[in-house]
Amino acid sequence: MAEKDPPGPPQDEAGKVQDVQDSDSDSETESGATSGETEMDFLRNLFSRTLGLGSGKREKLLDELSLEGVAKFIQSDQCQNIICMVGAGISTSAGIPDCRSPTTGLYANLEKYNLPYPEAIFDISYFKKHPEPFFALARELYPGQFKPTVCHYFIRLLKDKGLLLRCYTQNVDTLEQVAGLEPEDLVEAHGTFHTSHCISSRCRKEYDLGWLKDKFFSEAAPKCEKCQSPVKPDIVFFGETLPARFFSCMQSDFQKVDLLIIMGTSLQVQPFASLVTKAPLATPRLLINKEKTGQRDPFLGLMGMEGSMDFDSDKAYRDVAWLGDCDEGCLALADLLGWKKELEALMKKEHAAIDAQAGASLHPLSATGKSAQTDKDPTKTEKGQQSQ
Ligand code: CNA
Repeated sequence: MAEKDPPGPPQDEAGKVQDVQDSDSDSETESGATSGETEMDFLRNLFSRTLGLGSGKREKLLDELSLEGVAKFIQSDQCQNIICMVGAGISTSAGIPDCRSPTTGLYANLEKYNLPYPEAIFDISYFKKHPEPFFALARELYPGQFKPTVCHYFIRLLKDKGLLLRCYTQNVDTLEQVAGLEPEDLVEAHGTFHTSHCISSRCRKEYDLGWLKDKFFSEAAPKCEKCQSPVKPDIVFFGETLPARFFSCMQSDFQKVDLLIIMGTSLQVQPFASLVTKAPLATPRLLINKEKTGQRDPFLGLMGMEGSMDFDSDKAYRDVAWLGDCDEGCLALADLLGWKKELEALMKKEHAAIDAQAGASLHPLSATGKSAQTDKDPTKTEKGQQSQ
């Protein structure tokens, strides 16, 4: 949770950008700009290259801008490396609230903590003075044991089929690992509960999960044994830097990505949200979410550069939005790929294994093994809608 987006620019600001990237060059002018490219276009492209934003040509690789088009692409030889970008929405069906859903999200249910603003609960400067609300919320959300969702197992299936280049997650619930992704498959962009540190810059004593578990229910806010400053789990708060792995993986992964699948995220938190702009300009991007997100990147918009999602304009050529429940969207895609039965069987098998470990600690903070998840049949959820 490094930084929130500032308010977005008008929609047509983003439209302009595509024109810029559209202008393919033939010959260079004295300034380095090419024919058909204005000085301003040249500067924008230069910035784009310098900042490592999407490169290459705008080429249409999908036969159609639909889930069917994406499924066909996945089945083609052109699609070898898929990156998943996920957020809190992929875990809501496991019983973990997201942040921004209007009535069920965390931000809509924080009155009792008397915060100056909802995001304060995850803000490092607020936490330094008032760590109690964060721990109170963490205890409140503590259900014992969560089970990964259809969506998590769909990502696992991509791995099993050799198609997953990486899963970039904003979540700190570790359900990707519970679903069977290995640490090398994952970039936990917003950190993890597995370790904690004293927040004093002079101390920074590290504590393991066992220590945190002990303190979690016995103290309002765990304190450092050495200097008595608050101790914070190593999840990334607003105002903190993302793990180095985020940046190093991003550099190499986004050069090779053939397809980006973005699920369950409002794409409101930077720098994670800007990952969508890092893929080559030809790379198709599928959003599976309750509503369309990522359509405006204010920073890029102001610079006049390309990268925001474009599902609807007459220039749309690579972005597909499937609107609805993530689990339902993954099942629909799996169905088109001929993987639906396999996905259902995988989830059934894995959930049975989790149930068999009654009392085992699967959630990072779990001690009881009680399950908060309703074992709903994902095939009976409302049908989502596809949008082009
Ligand atoms: P967010 O801002 O709350 O957005 C969630 C998005 O998912 C919204 O667009 C929702 O409409 C959508 N959504 C919710 N449920 C579903 C569903 N079942 N099917 C489809 N779409 C759905 O959360 P983000 O992840 O985008 O980003 C903000 C924070 C939230 C990140 O830093 C996370 O670390 C943090 N967070 C994580 C967890 C977790 O680990 N499970 C829980 C709550 C917050």
